[in-house]
Amino acid sequence: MKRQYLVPLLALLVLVLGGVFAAGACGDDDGGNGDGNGNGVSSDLDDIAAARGLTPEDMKHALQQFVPPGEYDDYVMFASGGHSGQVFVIGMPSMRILKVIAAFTPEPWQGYGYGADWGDTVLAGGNPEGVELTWGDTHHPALSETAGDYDGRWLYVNDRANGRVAMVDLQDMRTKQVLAIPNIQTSHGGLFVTPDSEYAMITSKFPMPWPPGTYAGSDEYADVYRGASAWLKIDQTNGRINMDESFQLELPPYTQDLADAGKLVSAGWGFFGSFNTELSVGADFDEALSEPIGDPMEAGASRNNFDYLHLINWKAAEQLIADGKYEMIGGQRVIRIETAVEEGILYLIPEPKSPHGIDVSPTGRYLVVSGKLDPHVTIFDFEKVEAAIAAEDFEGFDDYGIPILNYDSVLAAQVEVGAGPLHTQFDSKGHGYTSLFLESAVAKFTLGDDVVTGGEAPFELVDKISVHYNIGHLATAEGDTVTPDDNYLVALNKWSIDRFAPIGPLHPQNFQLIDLVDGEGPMDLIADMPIGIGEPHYVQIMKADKLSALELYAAGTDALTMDTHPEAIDAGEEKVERDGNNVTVWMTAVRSHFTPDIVRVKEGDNVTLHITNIEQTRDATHGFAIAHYNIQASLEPGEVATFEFVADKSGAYNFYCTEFCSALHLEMAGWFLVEPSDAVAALD
Ligand code: K7E
Ligand code: CUA
Repeated sequence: MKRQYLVPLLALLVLVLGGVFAAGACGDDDGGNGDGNGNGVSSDLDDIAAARGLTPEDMKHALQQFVPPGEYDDYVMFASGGHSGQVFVIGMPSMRILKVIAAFTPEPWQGYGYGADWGDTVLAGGNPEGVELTWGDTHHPALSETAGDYDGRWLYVNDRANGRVAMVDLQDMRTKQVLAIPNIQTSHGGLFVTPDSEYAMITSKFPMPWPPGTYAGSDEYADVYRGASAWLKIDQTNGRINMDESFQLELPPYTQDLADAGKLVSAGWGFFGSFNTELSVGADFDEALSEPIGDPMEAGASRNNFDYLHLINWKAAEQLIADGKYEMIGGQRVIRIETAVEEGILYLIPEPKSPHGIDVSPTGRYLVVSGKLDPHVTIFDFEKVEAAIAAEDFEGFDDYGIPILNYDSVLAAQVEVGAGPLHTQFDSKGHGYTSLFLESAVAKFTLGDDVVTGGEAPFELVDKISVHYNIGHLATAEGDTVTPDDNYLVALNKWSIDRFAPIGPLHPQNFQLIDLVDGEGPMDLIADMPIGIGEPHYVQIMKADKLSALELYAAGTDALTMDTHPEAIDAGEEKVERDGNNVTVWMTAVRSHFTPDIVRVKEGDNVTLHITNIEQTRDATHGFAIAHYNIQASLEPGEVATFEFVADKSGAYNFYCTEFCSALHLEMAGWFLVEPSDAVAALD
């Protein structure tokens, strides 16, 4: 039976591979059958399939994912790295990892956080006063956009564990800014970027006592704890966040959750969900009885049938800031709840039941929310939202005075999709795709008939596919833009249970690549990709040709500013200067030596090393490490790095190049000689 399916498929493979052979890609074929005889290839493939026990389906999927050696992927995926604190760059459809971008956590391969000025400076920017943070929990990467389309310039990502944001320059895929955002202790909602990259927005996750820096017990939760929505102004010249031009909105002490930006018809608005409108703080523990008193957090926070979707008119908020209608809190301009209500820029919509995701459709009209404990996606119509706001069609006000739009007036539809819906993505044909955590599946449904193509009925479940297992987010290619693609979807599964060889109790997370068949066919699962380096939450997937990454740095570049480093030198300009116990060395690195090879200092000296990699050849990276000094840099071609440290350990320390750069790479080394201070004294 199998054979019958295999034959036409093999004919197809022969055609495909025949084309490759004809193009001369197989000049050195030594397989014994590459003699231009199509039948030879066919029987080869047949044999391979039989020997490996592959079905025709397997072979089709392998071909769909295959990117030949030396060829590039059509897409690049930027995945948050969860509690690794980093961002992963992955080619799609091959699902090959191209880079881990160091963001919140020191990373030695990139020399990030091991003494070189770029990484140390960036990481230090993310330390709240008096705290040194050495990890983060990245959740939601957001690519910069122009007119609602990814533009390949910058990437932003939030730190769930702390109220922090990292900004990555996609020219060199290095983090250029980490910022601790005042008034936000933990962050979740967002990060999103507005359609023309005016702002990156994050909201707090759990509220904190206001004013920031004060203490309040849980009995004061409702009165004193507050959340914040931070609108971080993006400098259009270099992607940096400018805190002086940023602003915030005060929020009630709900637990604000996922967020998305309005676009096209809803441009100028931002949306984020919430849970725990019950204001549960969890169960206290009775120390005498050794038992908890009251509901644990998850029960207390799940009593209400509805929580609130928050709607913020950020365009109007900008104007309020310009008009001075703010207070300075934690060094930020903050619009208080009262002002936001008075000025009509903050509204709520009831959303069922323990909500998580909010996702805005490509036209900006449909706001899709999912309650983890409700089997539906609930779809609001932004046109109805606008009408309800204009008509003051409110079903009431929350305890903080915020108007609640009439649920029935703004509802477009509910679609029953299955158990545990979390997040939704879209294609260009009027479909939404929702992850079902409890059901381990992806559900596909139709939006309104203004966007549905192909004669399907609006607001109906049309397809479902199982994934393995417990999917969190999902992403379609170009999925958060105004023009998503219809070819691929990636399921970001939390569990992988039995999918991979056993490697101990900690299993990898699992990405699964799904073919959307132009948004028309039944979804088809193509490939698994274990992620054994952290737990991704969300990804964005961009067409690879939108990247315009540098091939190398211009000679003498400071990777932080992308300008000429003030201490850049050319070959022949190396020097050492001494001033009391300050020693400054200007050093060059080139295949296969550092100049100078020997650096002599005295114990206790303040040492400054400026190292210029004078290479102008692609990929000619040198590393620089000193034994026992915890120093490691990645000096990429053209780059200059500065180290400042105290030579506090006497001895003869080897330094060496950590990148295998040339045949004499192992010889690319030298000595950092730190004369003991007693020897210094004896000499004096
Ligand atoms: Cu659903 Cu942080 Cu976006 Cu994880 S969050 S899944
Ligand atoms: Cu330079 Cu190895």
